[in-house]
Amino acid sequence: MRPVDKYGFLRVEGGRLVGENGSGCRLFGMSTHGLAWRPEYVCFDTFKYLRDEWHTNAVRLAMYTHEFHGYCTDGDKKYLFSLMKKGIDLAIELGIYVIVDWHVLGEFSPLIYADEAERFFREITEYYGDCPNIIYEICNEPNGSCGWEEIREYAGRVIPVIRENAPRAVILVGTTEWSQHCDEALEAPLSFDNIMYSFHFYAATHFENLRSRLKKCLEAGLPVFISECSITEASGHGDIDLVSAREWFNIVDKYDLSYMVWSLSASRENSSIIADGCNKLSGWADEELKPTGQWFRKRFLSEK
Ligand code: IDC
Repeated sequence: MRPVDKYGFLRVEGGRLVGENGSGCRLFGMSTHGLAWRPEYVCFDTFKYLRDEWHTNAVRLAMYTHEFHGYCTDGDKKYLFSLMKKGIDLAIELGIYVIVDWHVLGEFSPLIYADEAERFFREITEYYGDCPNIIYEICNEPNGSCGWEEIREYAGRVIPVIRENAPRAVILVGTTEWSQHCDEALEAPLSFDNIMYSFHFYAATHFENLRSRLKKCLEAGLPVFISECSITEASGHGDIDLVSAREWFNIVDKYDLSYMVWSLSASRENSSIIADGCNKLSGWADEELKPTGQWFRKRFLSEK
């Protein structure tokens, strides 16, 4: 059965993501690299392959707001918006979940482009408001001097805009320091229903102190969604750390967390899952995958 046929409209209940009938639902799959950087993977064959051969049930579409022809800087808005729509339409056609990721990064604070964010989410929800496939991620990784109060202010502006047309949609909210401070959300949660807080990890950079921070929040019942992770360093480069990866995924398993993997691309970066120079958009043989790709492929196939 296709994932969306199985789980229907998702919601957050008792700190967990559940399907329409109340049973637990765990999403996992690949995140695109920035849509402007790697548009070729927004493609029917790729998404279908990831669903059928890697058994993933979700895809994340990363719309960079600032860097590299960002949506709010020098990007071609019309083109980028149409790429996002294409990705969503493919997900709908294939019956998988799709995370619409407003990829805040280089601008540090989501407030910088909050007006654009409101316009973007209004427009997307005008098209897809009643669609069960979509999860909205309103700020990838606030960082730098951006504090939780700024994120709260931003969420207070953008979430009501999304809810106008998509009242049932689950919404993910990033936290400070590259979405590593879910503890601040635990101390001062947002007052909206049906939201989860994003937490990101890169196993070769993040270790026990971050794991215990996350565990503390999960034990306290905070709804957390791993909307980005890898087993490399946070720079996207570096060797993979399998020992730390195992520790991280023990937590993912113990608490039944959803997780999305960075990134669906071929480049010299080790976090790219496809070997540099491989142009195939699906059907990758093991040697056409980077060690990260091989590891996550195995991991996806071991999911129940
Ligand atoms: C990286 C890309 C890299 C790009 C850079 C732009 O892999 O090609 O040049 O962004 O700043 C994140 C971010 C994600 C990063 C990724 C790896 O969400 O955008 O991608 N990362 O550095 N958080 C932690 C790691």
